[in-house]
Amino acid sequence: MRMYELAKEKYAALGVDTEKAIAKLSQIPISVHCWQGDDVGGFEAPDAALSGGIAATGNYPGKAATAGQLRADIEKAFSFIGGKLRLSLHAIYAETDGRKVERNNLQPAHFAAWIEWAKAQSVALDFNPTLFSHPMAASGFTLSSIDKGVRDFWIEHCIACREIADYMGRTLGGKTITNIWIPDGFKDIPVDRYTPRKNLADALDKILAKPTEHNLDSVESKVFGIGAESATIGSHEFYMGYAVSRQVLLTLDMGHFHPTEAVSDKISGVIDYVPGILLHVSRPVRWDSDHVVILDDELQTLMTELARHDLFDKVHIGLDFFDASINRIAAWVIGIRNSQKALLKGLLEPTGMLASLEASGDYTSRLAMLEELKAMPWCAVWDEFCAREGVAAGYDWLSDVKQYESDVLSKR
Ligand code: RNT
Ligand code: ZN
Repeated sequence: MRMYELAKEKYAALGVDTEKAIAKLSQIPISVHCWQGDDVGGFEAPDAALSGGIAATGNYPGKAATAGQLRADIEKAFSFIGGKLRLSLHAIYAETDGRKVERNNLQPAHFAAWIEWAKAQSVALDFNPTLFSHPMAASGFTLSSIDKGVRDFWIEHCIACREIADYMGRTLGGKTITNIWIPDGFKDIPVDRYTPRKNLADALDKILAKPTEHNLDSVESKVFGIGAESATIGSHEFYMGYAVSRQVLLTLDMGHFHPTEAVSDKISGVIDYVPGILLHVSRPVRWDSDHVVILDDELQTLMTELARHDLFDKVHIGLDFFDASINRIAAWVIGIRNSQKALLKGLLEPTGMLASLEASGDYTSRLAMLEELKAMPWCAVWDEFCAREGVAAGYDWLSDVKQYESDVLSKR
């Protein structure tokens, strides 16, 4: 008998329908970040320096240097992935035909090729204003700056980005999420941490003043960044209050909290108070290092949490990691496939049974079952999902990526 049939029976004995899980998995969109492909460089200038307290370390050869190369690499990565994908762009990925266009003057036209590509790939787009890697962010402050000129420049940039996102959503059908993350913070202990936060709230209010139809706004907090160790203006408490009071989405990045805090625990705490959550699925190793997502306990707990309460309408899954030390296409494939594997495992959980053990106070059986479930044959269901989606089930994709590396990447 085929492995899948055996697995299906084993799960059915626990009341779990593997067919339903496979069908559901194929419908859950994952928003893949474009910036894994070029170490968050963008196309404003060749080899632009990354700033804002984030870092892509490594110098693996073959990174995308043009939008055409980046799109080809993304297509390659996507060819190994089943299910529904979106692509998340940053403003620095604008295509301006070699002309210098300031960030506050960006227009939908500068993303025309991306939109065209997205249409052809049946992929929806998400968007991010870029408030780093720019002379106007050199002070370490953007929307919260004491300098009104600096604030106004970034307010204009964010307004331009929202309009681009709205256009993307309108053109591609559905909604584009615009995620605002700023690097603002103090290296050393500040005297006044209140004024910058007031500035930030005021700037955000100006950015969000005009309603949009095809765009959803989200704000992303952080605990600290390199060079901003003493105070981060856009902290969790700040954005939590902001998102709840303004009814915008809250972005929860797995690398943006104290290492003993877990995003999986935060979702049920905030979900009823905001219109939605955007996840930045990442892997912090000792700090917000943005390592490639692996199938570890926290990823599993997070995805299982979404499945347990069927939160897929309100929780949007986005990825955020960038490793420059390995083949960048492989990095995408590993991270996306792991996210989907964790989702599938979550969807295969006999949650009702576990919840009734819990409700009856039988914590012994709850622990026993949770541990036994780890050895259930979910891999056979994963293979079946891949087969139905027409993508390689095992590690077969890797030789294809290696081939692409020698045919394409190594010639760049
Ligand atoms: C930075 C944030 C932010 C960025 C991307 C490039 O700490 O996580 O989301 O990683 O916008
Ligand atoms: Zn993030």
